[in-house]
Amino acid sequence: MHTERSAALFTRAQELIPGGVNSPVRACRNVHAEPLFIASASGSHLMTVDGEEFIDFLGSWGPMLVGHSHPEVSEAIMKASLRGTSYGAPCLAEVQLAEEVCSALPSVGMVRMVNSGTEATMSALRLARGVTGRDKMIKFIGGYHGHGDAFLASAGSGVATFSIPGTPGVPAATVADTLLAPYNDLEAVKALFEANPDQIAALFVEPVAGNMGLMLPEPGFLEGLRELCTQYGALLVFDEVITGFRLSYGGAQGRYGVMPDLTTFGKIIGGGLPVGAYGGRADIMRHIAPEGEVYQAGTLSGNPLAMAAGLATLNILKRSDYAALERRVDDFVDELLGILRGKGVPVQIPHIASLFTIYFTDAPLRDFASVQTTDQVLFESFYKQMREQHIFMAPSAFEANMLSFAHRPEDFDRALEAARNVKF
Ligand code: KE4
Repeated sequence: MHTERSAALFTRAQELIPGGVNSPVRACRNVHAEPLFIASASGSHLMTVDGEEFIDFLGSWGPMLVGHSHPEVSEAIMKASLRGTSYGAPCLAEVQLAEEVCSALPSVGMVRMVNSGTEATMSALRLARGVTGRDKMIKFIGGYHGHGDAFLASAGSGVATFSIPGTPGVPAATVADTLLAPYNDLEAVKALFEANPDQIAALFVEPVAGNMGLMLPEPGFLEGLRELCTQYGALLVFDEVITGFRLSYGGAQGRYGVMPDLTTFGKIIGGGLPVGAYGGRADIMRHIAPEGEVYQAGTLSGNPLAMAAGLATLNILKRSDYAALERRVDDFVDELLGILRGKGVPVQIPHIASLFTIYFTDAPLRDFASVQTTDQVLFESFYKQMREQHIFMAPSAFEANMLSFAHRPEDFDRALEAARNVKF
């Protein structure tokens, strides 16, 4: 495999861009590899700058559910670009995408567009705090909601649920109001509510977690969160940046039938262009400026090209067969599991819809602590051998692989053949 041009570009990039990348996980440091520079992408395939073609099992970390360079999406962007790229004033496409999001998710009565998932969650937290007059927030250990300061909290030492900054640059005071609980642990959440009466503005949860690796909610977990938030007067916020329009056209909430007060979106609703959004009950959303007093703004929010890409993507998804894609992925994962177990390694592959993560462990998987038991040496070896065979997977044991409607049976067959060749 040729990687000379990638390597040269990476050397150049590292002189100009921290780590040579514009987002850390792309640097492939978790697997001690160098990133591949992509020249183009189409359908389920990527082409590197060295002319090497890969089957894409990452889908740009989520946006590309309809596949790369979908003709309807490309045409929509091109046409929009001929009408200008940004107006700084409202346009039709913003209304159309808002209508589409609100009609797809019954819990969303109003929605505000922003430019990333991070902006969406930051804004939703400010809104929840503004509406409730409370400062504290609950999130789950291993949950990722973008890089907003309040969310970059790590568990304090011992069993204490106080938070410490997860990164330099975040003041301790900023995360003092961030409370942490293990995923799937309703008792821990209840204890936080009991210990902080009338102080918790919101609980943020990835209804299916994708950032500790894929982690499914145990039966009753989401329903329990709904009840606790209602009981204690906190807003339930579903972070559906990954799951929105992926788990079903109605997102995770549509699949599990649990209605949050607020939902955050990203990735798919921009069709690959920078879009995030937050929405929910109209009585809550009306507190956002200029209608209400909670400030939030953005020069490129509702950008006409991004709206066009998002609209085209959702129009494709509306007519797509989610059940058929899920069956294909289920069959693929079942066969992959058999292949890897046949090599005598401990392995589990939780999966749902078009998402899956490969964990090299036999430990019961239910939270961030349990995924830490995955054997990272095995993962790195697997990742590198699959990449050598042109299968482009998530470069971390704690991320999810994300498939698309563009994946063909031959893509799955090639990936299975590559897995058969893997040697541990
Ligand atoms: P962005 O700011 O990256 O658009 O969205 C932040 C975000 C919020 N909520 C959830 C559930 C997310 O998964 C994300 C971003 N996901 C990561 C992948 N684990 C994006 C990849 C990256 O950081 O480069």
